[in-house]
Amino acid sequence: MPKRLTTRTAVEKTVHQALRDQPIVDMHTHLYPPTFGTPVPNRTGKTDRDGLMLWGLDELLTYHYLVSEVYRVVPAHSRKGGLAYEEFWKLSKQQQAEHIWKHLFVERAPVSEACRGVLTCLELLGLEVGKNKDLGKLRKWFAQQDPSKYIDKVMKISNVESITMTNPVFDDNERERWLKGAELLRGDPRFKSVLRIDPILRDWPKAAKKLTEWGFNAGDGKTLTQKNIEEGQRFLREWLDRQEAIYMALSLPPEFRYPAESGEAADKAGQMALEKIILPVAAERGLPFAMMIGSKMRVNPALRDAGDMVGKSDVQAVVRLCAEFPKNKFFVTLLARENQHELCVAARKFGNLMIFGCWWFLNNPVLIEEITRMRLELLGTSMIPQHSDSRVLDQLLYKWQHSRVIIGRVLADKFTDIVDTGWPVTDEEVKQDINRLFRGNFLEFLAR
Ligand code: RAT
Ligand code: ZN
Repeated sequence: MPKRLTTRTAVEKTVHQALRDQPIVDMHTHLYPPTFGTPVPNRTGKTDRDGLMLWGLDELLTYHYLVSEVYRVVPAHSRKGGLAYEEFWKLSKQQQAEHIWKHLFVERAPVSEACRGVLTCLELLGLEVGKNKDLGKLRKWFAQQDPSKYIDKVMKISNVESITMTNPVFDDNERERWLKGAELLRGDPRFKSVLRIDPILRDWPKAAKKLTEWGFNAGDGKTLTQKNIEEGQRFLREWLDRQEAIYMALSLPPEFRYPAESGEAADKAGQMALEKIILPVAAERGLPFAMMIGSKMRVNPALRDAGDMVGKSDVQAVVRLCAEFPKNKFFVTLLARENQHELCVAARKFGNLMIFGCWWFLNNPVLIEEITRMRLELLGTSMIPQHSDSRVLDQLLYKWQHSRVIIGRVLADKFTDIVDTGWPVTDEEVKQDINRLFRGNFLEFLAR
């Protein structure tokens, strides 16, 4: 029998319980199953230097969010212990981790969100880091794990039911693995694939050259003939099949405009690739196209992945795409805080637009709270409040734990507000909406 909730305390209790019990479908991560190889020492003794499955202490500590933080406190050119970027990259993973541990965790309080995340992971794994800051001891614990069983353990503790990968087809390391053994790679039911195709829009001439090298006649990157279009479509279909991808995705710079404004031949050709290659294939397959807009790559190239920046994007480009391609479904997340309100309003106008996540530099408690509140107030529960973007398996633990607490707080407020008007709210309804937010909306949008 559904139970009617009449007080704030009853609402809070129900929301928190429902959030704890709710299995999560994580719609965007950079995680991989063990079949993609792991560079991390482990119980099975099998390591692969270029393996893609990242997990464990040293990977957690060398997460690119922490690399940029360590370079704030020990700048490259500082006379006191400064470490030139190239020197840092020459260190072993363990040495990099030690440098970060020393400066961000031992010599000062690890209060940033990315630092706190490491502590939450260790705590949820039952490793009492407060008692012993010795990395050696912790490393031993991780080295005893079997990667596949460790995935089960992390998924169980974080209550993640399904992990969505990001599978960049223009990354040679990953591409070769797919070509050698797609059957094996997509055989892990815990993971789903996503065909990631950034260069097609970020740099179509380069992408076209690659496609041509791989046997798809995509042309010279400046013009697109009917034959080039067909070949580009054939390329996408072949890779969607190989990966059994559940959607296609890319990230775009803040300067992305639709229609292209620059008049540059390459931008115009990129726009044609979007209109004539990507969107028709996505529509024909009923697959969403995910656009993550606002990342300016390598403003400090020496920092590598840690050197990317945020910039304000053009929400009207998203609006035009949703209007002009009503048969396409768009997942969209924007990196700039300043774009969030306009994006919510855009989502009110288009059923084919599903906004998702608090991406990258927005994945901080203060911004998750603000953005979730705004989304609930403008869109009700018809959105996807969060994805983890984990690059290291263990991060599922902290990213979801931290978000659950904040989203729970906001939901408790919103449900209490309607209870206060006298509107009947039951525990079943709360559970149903929480299921929508953490699982159902994503699956339903894929199936639509
Ligand atoms: O959040 C991140 O780790 C970024 O480096 C990016 O990978 C971003 O999430 C992306 O998918 O482009
Ligand atoms: Zn990502």
